[in-house]
Amino acid sequence: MLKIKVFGHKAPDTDSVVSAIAYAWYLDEIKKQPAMAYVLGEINKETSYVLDRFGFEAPPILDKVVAEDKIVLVDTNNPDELLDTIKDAHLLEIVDHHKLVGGISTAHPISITMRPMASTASLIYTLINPELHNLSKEMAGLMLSAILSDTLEFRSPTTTDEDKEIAEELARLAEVDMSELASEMFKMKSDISHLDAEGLITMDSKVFDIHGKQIRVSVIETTDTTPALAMKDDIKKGMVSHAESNGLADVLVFVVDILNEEATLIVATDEAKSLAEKAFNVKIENDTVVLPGVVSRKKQIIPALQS
Ligand SMILES: [Mn+2]
Repeated sequence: MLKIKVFGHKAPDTDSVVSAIAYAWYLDEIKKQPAMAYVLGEINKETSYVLDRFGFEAPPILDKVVAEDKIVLVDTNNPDELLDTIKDAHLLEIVDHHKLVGGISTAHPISITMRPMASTASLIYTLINPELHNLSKEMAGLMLSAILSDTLEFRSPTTTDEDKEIAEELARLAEVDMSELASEMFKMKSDISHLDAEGLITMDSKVFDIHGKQIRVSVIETTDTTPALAMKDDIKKGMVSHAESNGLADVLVFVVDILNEEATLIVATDEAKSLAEKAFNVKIENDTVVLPGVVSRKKQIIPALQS
């Protein structure tokens, strides 16, 4: 029997990978519906670290789906963040915490669970009902990692009281010190020494429709902005060439300082500059501007750019 394929968005982050693993486990072990987790691209250093720490294998990379495939989407409902062949497959379910973007249609009724929580892992926790299902220490640790990653250890304004309560419960089950885990994760996330400008631009990145233009909005979350900002000139060149070769109107890069809770925006074109000046109500002298308090693409950056 063909297993259900569970996966999240392209440029997978910790929440999308962990959510695929956790939900595939739930379908497979608890609901007795054979399922397996996949990813749509290389996993990042933070995600490798938490998989390793809690004893999980990286899910295999999926590069296409076919008509026979039964699929479940986690941590996205956006066809632009999925495979081109996605409409060919038999979609069973969506579990997500992003805004509803539309564009996916199905031939059959499907289950959709979407809530404004800070991570898909938090939402999956509420669906799994862990009291009944004896979540393993390892799975609890993994799911906790996803919440810490998406909330930047509760600094992001997306964080709800429920996310915090769930994280505390998972930390108890996993017997893990949350702040120790978060600081190890952020250390891994902040290591960009293996990445060139294109790697930095696409590491944590999504394309949005902003006033009718397709614009890539990239974030580099770090506890030390120095290495990324030292590469600013290379990054700017990379932003222009990435936009050109991918048919995009522009690329914006936000270097997010997790600990000081601010973002440094890098702009490479006059259009990006005037878009950002209006969106954030700032004057950009040269090619960067510091935006105090800005850490969340979902809740702060995109709404400002689209307003
Ligand atoms: Mn997420």
